[in-house]
Amino acid sequence: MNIKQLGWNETLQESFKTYEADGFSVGRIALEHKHMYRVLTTHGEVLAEVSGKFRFESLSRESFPAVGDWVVLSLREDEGKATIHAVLPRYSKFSRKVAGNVTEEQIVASNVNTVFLVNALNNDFNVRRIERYLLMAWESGANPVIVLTKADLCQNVEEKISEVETVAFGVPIHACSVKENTGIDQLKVYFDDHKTVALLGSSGAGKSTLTNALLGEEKQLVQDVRDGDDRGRHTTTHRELLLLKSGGIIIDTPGMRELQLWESDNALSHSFQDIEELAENCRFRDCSHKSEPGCAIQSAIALGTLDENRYQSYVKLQKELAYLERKTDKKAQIEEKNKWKKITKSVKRKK
Ligand SMILES: Nc1nc2c(ncn2[C@@H]2O[C@H](COP(=O)(O)OP(=O)(O)OP(=O)(O)O)[C@@H](O)[C@H]2O)c(=O)[nH]1
Ligand SMILES: [Mg+2]
Ligand SMILES: [Zn+2]
Repeated sequence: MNIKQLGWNETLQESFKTYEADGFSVGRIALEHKHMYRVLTTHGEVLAEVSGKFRFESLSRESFPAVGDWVVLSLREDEGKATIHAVLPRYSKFSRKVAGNVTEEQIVASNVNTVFLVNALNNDFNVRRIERYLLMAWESGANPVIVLTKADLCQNVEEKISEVETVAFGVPIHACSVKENTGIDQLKVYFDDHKTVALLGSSGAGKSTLTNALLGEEKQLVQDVRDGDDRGRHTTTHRELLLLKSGGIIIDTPGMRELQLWESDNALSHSFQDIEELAENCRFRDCSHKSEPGCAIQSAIALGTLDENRYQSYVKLQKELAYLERKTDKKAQIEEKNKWKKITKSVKRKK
């Protein structure tokens, strides 16, 4: 196996240089078990754990390896095991807020070139959801591509595509059906040159089915969606990085239960460019777009050039982000405190 086939590039080589000089190996995280990682190397697959030093120095979940990460290893080839000493800088990462009440970043996939935002063209089709996923994608550093699956179940594919276009400026949109084997080939270009593609979307959208179609084998388990609402059954439980025989890397992920945003102010204006531009035309600079005279947003809604629902989701997202920011600030303060506690402890220990 050639390292390029795992997605290696010059930037990574540059950051690995000093480690390499020290005799370390490098590998890419394919799967995360509890405190154990399956890592792909040019010598094959190994099971790895982070070193004690790494664990001690890692202050947040975000600094631990995630699927897609490149890690610095000391290999014990005969045992098929390795120890992880460092994570090479990520050139992209798709993260979300950890489900639940803790404000912590969870990396869904890293070092991804393109992210397929997978949505089914059945009763689960939801433009607002695509909007939210796009927002996360802009922030990730990976290029978003919208993949509309199950085209065979949809009578008006063109109509749906136009609907998606209204929320996805300049983002490629592809419709496909694994069942009828249509539209799959167009997706293969994104894997050219050993690029990494991550699949994201709600449960039942058909991510694993598409993964299998691209892999050319039934590697991932798939399950029927529920009758009625077409929601999935959370079949895939682990993020997993897999290699395509024809070259390229795919990361299949579990459908997200709770789609919460992670700081994305920039992404917000990128995704809602139309609204931000409109707002510049409001008569008052601090217009709240509620009942002020000369409000460009309200008049666009009245004219039907701006969809009321789209504006509402913009407002909702802004609130969510503001809330998250307040929570993160608090957490940052606590973390800073803990960091100093740890450092003083380790200084004491050395004495
Ligand atoms: N008709 C039709 N059904 C499809 C197509 N693609 C996937 N499905 C079906 O959709 C259901 C869910 O597919 P999965 O691939 O398991 O969905 P998933 O996105 O991986 O779901 P999670 O792992 O739960 O996140 C399965 O019954 C698939 O057979 C398609 O192109 N056409
Ligand atoms: Mg799946
Ligand atoms: Zn206004």
